[in-house]
Amino acid sequence: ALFLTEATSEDDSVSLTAKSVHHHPQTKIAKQPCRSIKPKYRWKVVWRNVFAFVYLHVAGLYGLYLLLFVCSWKTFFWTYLFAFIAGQGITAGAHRLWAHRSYKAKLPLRIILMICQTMAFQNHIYEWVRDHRVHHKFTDTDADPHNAKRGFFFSHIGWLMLRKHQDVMLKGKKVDMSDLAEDPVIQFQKKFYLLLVPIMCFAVPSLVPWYFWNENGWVSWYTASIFRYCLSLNFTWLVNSAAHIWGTKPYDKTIGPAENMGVALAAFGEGWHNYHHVFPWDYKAAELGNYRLNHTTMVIDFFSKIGWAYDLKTTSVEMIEKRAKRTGDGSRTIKNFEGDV
Ligand code: ST9
Ligand code: ZN
Ligand code: ZN
Repeated sequence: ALFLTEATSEDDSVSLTAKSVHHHPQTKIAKQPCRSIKPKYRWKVVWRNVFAFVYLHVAGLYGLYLLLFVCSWKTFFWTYLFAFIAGQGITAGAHRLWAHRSYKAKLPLRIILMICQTMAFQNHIYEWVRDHRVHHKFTDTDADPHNAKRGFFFSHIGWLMLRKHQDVMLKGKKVDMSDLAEDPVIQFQKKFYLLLVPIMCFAVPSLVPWYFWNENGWVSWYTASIFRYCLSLNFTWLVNSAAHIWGTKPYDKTIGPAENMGVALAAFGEGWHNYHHVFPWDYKAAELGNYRLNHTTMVIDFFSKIGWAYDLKTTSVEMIEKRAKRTGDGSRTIKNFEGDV
């Protein structure tokens, strides 16, 4: 099937214009009703992923039922704790440490974060970081793996069910990954990822409640493994979908990413996305380090106190003020930005 869509491609060389289509009536494209200017590349649905995500969400709903009405309070608490720890592997680890280098971490912390990131099963760190750096460099274009211009569904989960747009591969080559290629912790995880993921993301969270407090193994699997994984994925994806669609833009009103408190709460402080795209090097990923709305900052500050995290990078108030004045939408003084730490 051939699909037509809004003109999102920045690169004219990969897309025919409507005009050229009319000049070549023999092409397949001309037989389709022309809804917009540029025809899209062909969708290649990856059915394996579609089925996996359908199972994950149906089974996840069942897990939610067991979590609320059947499991013991210990399993409930364990599910939350595991989600928190795995989440830090994504936020403090893959995102703020490895993708943005917003602080430095000593070897023990890098190993801990790598293990936590494996618990989250969101691809190995090297792949996660490559996609994320490409997302920042080519935000909201066809070269962005989860281009929010293609709508909520695509930027949320759809991008994981289709082969990538060729621009992602072509332009993605320009992104420097040499720092990760040299990190033995990253290379270790990459090498053993397929072995580590089933253990860390599924076996450990299910076996702990079963072994230590005699939780029913079935209940344990659907709550601590399946539901917890499903919810964590959706909370993470909200950063790419909701926080690229809804919210204020105090720092740059010309870009898609926005400040979204709901997403910040769900994703441990990763919802201050207008700030983050304007000042991506800031370890707080937000203007102020309000711990209640930014649990990840709390975790990094803790490791900084014991000396395992260092060289924390942030942004001066003058620089933020100047930028907000020049490109912001005027909403910078709202209450969410009053820090309490
Ligand atoms: C998941 C990831 O969920 C979620 C990421 C979210 C990011 C959010 C960021 C927001 C900030 C942080 C917020 C955190 C909040 C946390 C809260 C916690 C509660 N550049 O990919 P392939 C090349 S994963 C350059 O196979 P296909 C490269 O050569 C969920 N080049 O493309 C590559 O080969 P290799 C679990 C690139 O075939 C080759 O292309 N995982 C780039 O089109 C092929 O790459 C899944 O479900 C690039 N960016 O397949 C798996 N990309 O790797 C899903 C590719 O050898 N993925 N290349 O170098 C897949 O099955 C496939 O990737 C696909 C595309 C079907 C989606
Ligand atoms: Zn980022
Ligand atoms: Zn973004």
